[in-house]
Amino acid sequence: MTESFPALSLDEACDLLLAAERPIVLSHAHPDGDTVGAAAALCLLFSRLHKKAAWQCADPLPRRLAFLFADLEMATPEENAGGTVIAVDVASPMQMGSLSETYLPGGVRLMIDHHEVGTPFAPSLICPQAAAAGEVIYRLAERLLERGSLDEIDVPMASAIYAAISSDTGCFKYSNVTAQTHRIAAALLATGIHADKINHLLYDSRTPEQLAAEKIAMSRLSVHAGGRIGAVCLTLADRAGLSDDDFETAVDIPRSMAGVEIALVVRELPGGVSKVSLRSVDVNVSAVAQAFGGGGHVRAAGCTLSGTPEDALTAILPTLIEALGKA
Ligand SMILES: [Mn+2]
Repeated sequence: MTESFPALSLDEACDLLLAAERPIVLSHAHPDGDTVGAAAALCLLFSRLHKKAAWQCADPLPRRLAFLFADLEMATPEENAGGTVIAVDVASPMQMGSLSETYLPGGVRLMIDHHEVGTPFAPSLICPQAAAAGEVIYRLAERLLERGSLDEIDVPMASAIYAAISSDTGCFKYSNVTAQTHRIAAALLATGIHADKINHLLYDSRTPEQLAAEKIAMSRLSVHAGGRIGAVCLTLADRAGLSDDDFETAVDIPRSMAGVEIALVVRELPGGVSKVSLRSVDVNVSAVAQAFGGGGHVRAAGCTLSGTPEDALTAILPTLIEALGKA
């Protein structure tokens, strides 16, 4: 039996933030710019409320995102042990990685998220219409401003929120971008942030390892369904000596090909399984991922299948081709 948790209103979530003691902010495993940017923004928000927050994640902070925490005085998770635990951009217990052993069940007080599909593990503020968890943090900050609990959304906080939204929208390119996303971005720019520098750090500063990973991904690109599906299969050997961090830009290669409607990246994991990441233009890939025991967003989803990456691709292709027919 699954336990059910209340969905909180914006004000109830604000109340929880105001009442929080020694906060610990959690990001999902394999952290991306949204989970880190939203977490940094929340930690900054706490510091403006005179609370020294800790940040925790099952995986290390990627180098290119380190700037988000640069000006922040943090507590360690040990110092804040027993304090109020808040997860950001974490849709399901599995996404907490090894931290789920520490905090689940029952140890998380609030989930702040924007995923349409997930398994709540705490009282939650989930806004599926938000392009990023960072956008939800912005709404919380805005409400705390209205309530007089926060003086301003300052440059460091605005920068972290902007980085979160930019990350989850591919620099404002994806279909999740709405007029509201741009309104929030405009308000953030008005605080005086350097959006150009943030986007340069996020998108235009690849390491030699990232370029090496892109080269491998290009050599593993295959095309299916008359060019409508692009796939990159990566074995453990392909990834030897390179980290997930290094492959972060490589995974965009199948999606960048003209005519591709569904892009997949299939990564071999230890233990004879392969992780499939799906991105689409229109097709509901969340439904496909769910059919294989996974989940996610309509246009960005994933699942894990047994076998090599080639086995996983062979297994999922017919369902993807069928989904293309329905789109
Ligand atoms: Mn997100």
